[in-house]
Amino acid sequence: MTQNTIAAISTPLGPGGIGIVRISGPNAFAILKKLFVRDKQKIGPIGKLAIERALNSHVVYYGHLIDPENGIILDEVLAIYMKAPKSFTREDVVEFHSHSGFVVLDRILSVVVNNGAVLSGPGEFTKRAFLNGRIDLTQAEAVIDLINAPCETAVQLASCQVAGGLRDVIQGVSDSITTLVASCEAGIEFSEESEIDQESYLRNIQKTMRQTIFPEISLLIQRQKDTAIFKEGLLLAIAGAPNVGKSSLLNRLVERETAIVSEVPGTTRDVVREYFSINGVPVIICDTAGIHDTNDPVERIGIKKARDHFNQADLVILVLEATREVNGFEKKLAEELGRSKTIAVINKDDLAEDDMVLSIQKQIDGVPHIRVSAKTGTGIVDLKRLIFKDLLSDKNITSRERITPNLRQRKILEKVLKELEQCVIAVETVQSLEVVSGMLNDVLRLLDEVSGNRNKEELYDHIFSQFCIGK
Ligand SMILES: Nc1nc2c(ncn2[C@@H]2O[C@H](COP(=O)(O)OP(=O)(O)OP(=O)(O)O)[C@@H](O)[C@H]2O)c(=O)[nH]1
Ligand SMILES: [Mg+2]
Repeated sequence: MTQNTIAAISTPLGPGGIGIVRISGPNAFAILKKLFVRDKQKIGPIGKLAIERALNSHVVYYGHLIDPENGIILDEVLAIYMKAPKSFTREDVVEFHSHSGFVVLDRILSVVVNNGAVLSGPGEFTKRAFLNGRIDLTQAEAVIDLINAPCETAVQLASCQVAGGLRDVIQGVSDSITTLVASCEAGIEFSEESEIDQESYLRNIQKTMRQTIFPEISLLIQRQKDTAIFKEGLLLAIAGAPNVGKSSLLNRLVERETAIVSEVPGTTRDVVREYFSINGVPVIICDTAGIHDTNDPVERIGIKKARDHFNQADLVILVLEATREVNGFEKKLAEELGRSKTIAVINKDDLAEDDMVLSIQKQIDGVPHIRVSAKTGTGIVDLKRLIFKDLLSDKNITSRERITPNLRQRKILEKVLKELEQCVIAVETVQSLEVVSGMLNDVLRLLDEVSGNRNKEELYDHIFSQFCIGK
């Protein structure tokens, strides 16, 4: 399908044990034969002199790479030839495993390019695997997710899709809809001659859509929402009045002195963003300016930014002070944030009196809360546990639940669901098998976009451009 031969450094750049140059395309084997020698003794001053022994597919060979122009040895390598179609791209693929290091790899790549390859663009190897039918689009996209996976669960989710988990479910839904289209056609053809009237065909179609297709698609859409946290991370925002210890809490949670802490109220103005993890789940945490009534224009901008972050966050940590009653601003803020999205942290527990803490707890009745000292660290482990329980403990992912679409695929599935709903309405109102069949065919075309029908160049260019070069 593709004519040229591409090459790229497929391992991260920088010093390391091993670096890999990968080549894919019709010239791959010829390049291997020109550059690779198994027997160092046979290399003469002007390159390869002796006839080399045969190189078999899927065998690892030890030898040296030379520049055929001048016979200079580039590196000691392992070489593998994977004959088409038994390779990642379904084309002839060659890999050179050399010492890593930018100069070594760059020299090898230059010589490969001088001898019949072109430099690959981002994701071009995976794109070829897709275009040559080795993987579908759900699997190709999962390769990006696998490379970028920030935690173990994200790896499990991506691996499931790389193995074709989503592809098979989408295929199953497609097959069910195709069966419905066939039943429409049968109904149109035979209802005049047989006892079964059009209405019973329509009833059956409606039943299958309601009982099997709708729930299956709805479940996939819901799973994308539930698992997005594992791919993108949990967004936490810290809220509260000035000087309650928000920045101290951020520093304590991330175990670094990132944010400025001082006894001066209004220290934090801009949003401070940091990363850490809870039980392996990536967390992005934002410290914000203290919320209060102020005429200071800079502080007001900071407060506006803080509120924007509360809206975007998956969870807001409302910090209160254990040494004083909850003030009006804080009560209002707790109400604004809503119970489902808030954990109250009663900070400065090292200075607390139990009566005061009891009074605070009453005032924030209903909001999950915890006593903490950002200064000494007490309560921090329990706070992490509470955050995890609140957001993640019900997301214990079983193997079946690992089948999950990404955002692009979810958006298509939402459209599919809408079109199917229209189809059910048509079954009830128009009551025509021809109309329903036409609508179901439209749904099938839409579903095709999830797994990719291999002729939407623009979409694929966009998707594969998100890959790194060499993948
Ligand atoms: N005793 C005690 N002092 C604390 C604790 N947490 C913070 N502080 C002190 O409270 C003061 C304010 O702390 P910050 O973390 O800067 O408070 P903030 O909420 O970020 O303040 P702004 O950025 O001004 O809104 C500092 O003097 C901290 O040392 C704590 O748990 N116990
Ligand atoms: Mg601060």
